[in-house]
Amino acid sequence: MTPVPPPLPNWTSAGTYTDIRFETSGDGLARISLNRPEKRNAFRPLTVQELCDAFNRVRDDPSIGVVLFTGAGPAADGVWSFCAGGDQSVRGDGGYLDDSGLPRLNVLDLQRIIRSLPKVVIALVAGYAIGGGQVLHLLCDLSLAAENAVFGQTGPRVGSFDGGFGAGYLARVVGQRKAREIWFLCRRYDAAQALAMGLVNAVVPLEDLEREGVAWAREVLQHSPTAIRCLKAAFNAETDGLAGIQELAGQATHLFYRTSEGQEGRNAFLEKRDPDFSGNAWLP
Ligand code: S0N
Repeated sequence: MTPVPPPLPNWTSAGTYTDIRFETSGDGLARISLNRPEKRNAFRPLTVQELCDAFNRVRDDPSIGVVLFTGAGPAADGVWSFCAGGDQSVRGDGGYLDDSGLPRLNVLDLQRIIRSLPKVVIALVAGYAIGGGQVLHLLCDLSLAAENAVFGQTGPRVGSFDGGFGAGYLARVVGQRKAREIWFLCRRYDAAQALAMGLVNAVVPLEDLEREGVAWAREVLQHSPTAIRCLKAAFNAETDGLAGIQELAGQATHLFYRTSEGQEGRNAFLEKRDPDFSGNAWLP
């Protein structure tokens, strides 16, 4: 007998935005969707500002453990996109222009927020993940691709490049040779090629993408939140230099705060006495 697939979440809107949708399931999941399908979900400064806000709200909500990050679609012409990168129509001479005309590259802020979010972010990629959109999917902890997914870089063709996570972390994920090929040749790669090079975790039929993402998310949610957040920080520490070590150390500090030893230091200060750590062994 074919197993009955688990029901999809009853998503509830968790905020009013212009360029994105932010929804929660009420049982541990959030879904953040780029919502400019007619622009292939390209991001302008406002889009990024809204994404940063939604991800920060996820950070501050202790009931949420996993975020599904995706692109709304399809567009009216039937084409799906995760994200086609920076909106070239608002690209001024010094950056992406916000409503007041200030040049910005605020997607770098978003990259760091996703990277250091102490929760699991799963990219659900249907259709195009191009340019800065490909980098956003790369920065998610896990990535599931629909069979129609298309990945690629265009920077050297459209006069830009992402020399941070977009180059260095890509090389960590797919290897130096493939990363150089992706950037230098600006080719497109289908879902099967992306899976073969380790760019995504799995490929599923388009109609199953959300259900699969929810299933993966629910598996994560069964596990220890502290173990997961420490592991994420540990993976980042291996690649992110002192900023990564700071994250991992921050997790250790959070755990230390919860010990009687950590609390004795605080209590002694507040009680204006010398701290007494004598009950704590110097363990091997
Ligand atoms: C995605 C593509 C391949 C889809 O092709 P298709 O299906 O033929 O659709 P189109 O007719 O081309 O597009 C439909 C409508 O959507 C608009 N549109 C699509 N992409 C963009 C975009 N990126 N910006 C603005 N508009 C976009 C089209 O214009 C069209 O609208 P209408 O009908 O009104 O004309 C194809 O669309 C494509 O190749 N898109 C461009 C992909 C691209 O080059 N993206 C930019 C790459 N660069 C970045 O993302 C850099 C940003 C960045 O993250 C960054 C980060 C760190 C450091 C530096 C940077 C940096 O700036 O480089």
